[in-house]
Amino acid sequence: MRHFVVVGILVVAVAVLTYLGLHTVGLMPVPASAQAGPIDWLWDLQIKAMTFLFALIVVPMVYSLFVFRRRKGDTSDAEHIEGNTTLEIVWTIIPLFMVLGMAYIGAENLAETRRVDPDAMVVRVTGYQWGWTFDYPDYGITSNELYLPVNRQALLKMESRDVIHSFWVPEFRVKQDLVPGRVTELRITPTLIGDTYKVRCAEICGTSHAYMEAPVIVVEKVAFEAWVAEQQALASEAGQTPEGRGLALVTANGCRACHSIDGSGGVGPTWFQLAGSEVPLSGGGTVVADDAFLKESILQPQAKIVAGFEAQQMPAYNFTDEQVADIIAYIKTLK
Ligand code: HEC
Ligand SMILES: [Cu+2]
Repeated sequence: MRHFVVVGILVVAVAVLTYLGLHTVGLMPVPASAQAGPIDWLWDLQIKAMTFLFALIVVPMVYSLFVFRRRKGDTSDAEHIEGNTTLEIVWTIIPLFMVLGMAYIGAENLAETRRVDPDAMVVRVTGYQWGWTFDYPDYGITSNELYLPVNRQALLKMESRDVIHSFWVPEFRVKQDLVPGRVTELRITPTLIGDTYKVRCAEICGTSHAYMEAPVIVVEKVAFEAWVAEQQALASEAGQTPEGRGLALVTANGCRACHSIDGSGGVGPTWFQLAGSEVPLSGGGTVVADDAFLKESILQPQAKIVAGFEAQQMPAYNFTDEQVADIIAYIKTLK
């Protein structure tokens, strides 16, 4: 009996200490969405269950190792035990109901994270190797940053242009795959204003998978409306000039995921001061980045490979001559 009391106290103590230890590590980033509530609650419940089970198994084991170890000179055999039917039944029934209970709680929780708000704002998300584009059909704008007003549910309708990707903002907790040929949905209600969040792809999708990120910015309703108005003004202005239309094409096709416009590095060469410059080619020699070379680089990227970028494959694009001319006009403004 004394052993049971000591082990019982030790189990509780180890469980509580393990739980507190895990708690202070801070395994989760800040919760920033309404959907994070039920998920963090469930996470906490599971951590509690896990620390208790951990203590329940490890404490009696270690305790027995020390307290019931063989004494010096003791050569007798241990007591022979045939089995215990009552114990077998008990330790089948109890875990069975625990697992069923967990399944029920999990289903309730999943339903909670998918609760529909009829007022939700639709954002069309396109994922591709290796970037993200966000379309706002209600406002007629396209962006490479996910702007969201705080405390309003966003219904993300997601499509992939190539392989399977997965939309994941750790602070929002929920995660959903993008599957080619299908539209998948995810509902997010941001609750915390901030501009340090990032969408990241959570499904390995090729060489530059690790760079498949896009900024997520959660703002006050007024600031969101100002951003929309600004984007709409830019878009309508842009439609008038070739470089404006080129920028829109670049945004819609996610070129900036691989090409910087300020001289910084990336998966592909920077576009800063590219037009008219001398480009070193893989295998020796150079070429002047005139209109013909830029056009070829966009339509048949593998025709001439820029030195140092042999390992990276740029996808081929199917643009009309006017579209290519618009993109080149945009690239020429980057000097
Ligand atoms: C997945 C990454 C990726 C994407 C997306 C991408 N590119 Fe590229 N791009 C590259 C790489 C890598 C190179 C260098 C290798 C080569 O020449 O094919 C390159 C080269 C180029 C070049 C020649 C650059 C130079 O310095 O000579 C141009 C022009 C270009 N890309 C335009 C575009 C346009 C326009 C888009 C969007 C419609 C785009 N790229 C999308 C990766 C990408
Ligand atoms: Cu991906």
